[in-house]
Amino acid sequence: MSERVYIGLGSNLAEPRQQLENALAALGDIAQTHLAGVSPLYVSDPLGPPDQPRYVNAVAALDTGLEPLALLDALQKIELEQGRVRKDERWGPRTLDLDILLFGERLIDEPRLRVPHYHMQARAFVLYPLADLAPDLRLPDGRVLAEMLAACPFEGLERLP
Ligand code: A4P
Ligand code: MG
Repeated sequence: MSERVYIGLGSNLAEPRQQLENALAALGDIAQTHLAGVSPLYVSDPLGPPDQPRYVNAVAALDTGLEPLALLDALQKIELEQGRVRKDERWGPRTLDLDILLFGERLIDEPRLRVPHYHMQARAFVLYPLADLAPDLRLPDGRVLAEMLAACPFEGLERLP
C-alpha cells in the first residue's frame, strides 16, 4: 500500500536553491517512493537565531510504500550526503533539513519521529507551500489546513517565481 507523505525542505547555506533542487532529485530516487509534486520555492526569514541567512523552503509530496522510520532513514541519509552537520544550536543554519510533516493518516509519537510535525502550525514557510499542493487538506488529528493558514500570517515570506 502506498501512502501520501508531505516533506518540508529547508536550506540556508551553500546555495540553498541548488540544495533543494538536489534534494528533490534524491527524494525521487528513494526506494518504493514516487515524487508526486513540488510546491513553489519560498524565501523566508529565519526562525531561531536571527544572525543567520534567510532560508529557501518548499514542500514535496511523496507516495511511498516505506514505513515511516525507513523513510526517515532515507531522508537523513540525503541530509548527510548534502553536507549536513548536526550542531547543538537549536534552529541554527543548515545546508539541508528534511522534515516529515504528514504521513498518510498516521499519528506518530516515537522518540525518533513525531508526525504531524510538532511545530508546523506556527510556520508560514511550511503551511503556505503545503497549501499550494493540497489546499483542502485535513490533518489526521482533525485540524483543517485552511484554518491553520488563517491563523498564520504570510509574514517574512516571499514566493519565488
Ligand atoms: N524528528 C522527530 N520528528 C521528526 C519529523 N517529523 N521529521 C527527529 C523529521 N525528523 C523528526 O532533527 C532532530 C531529530 O528530530 C531527528 O533526528 C529526528 O529523529 P534534526 O534535523 O537533527 O534537528 P533540527 O532540524 O535542528 O531540529 P528541529 O527542532 O527539528 O528543527 P526544525 O524544526 O527542523 O527547524 N527558519 C526558516 N525560515 N526555515 C526553515 O526551514 N528550519 C529550522 C529547523 C529552523 N529555522 C528555520 C527553518
Ligand atoms: Mg529537522
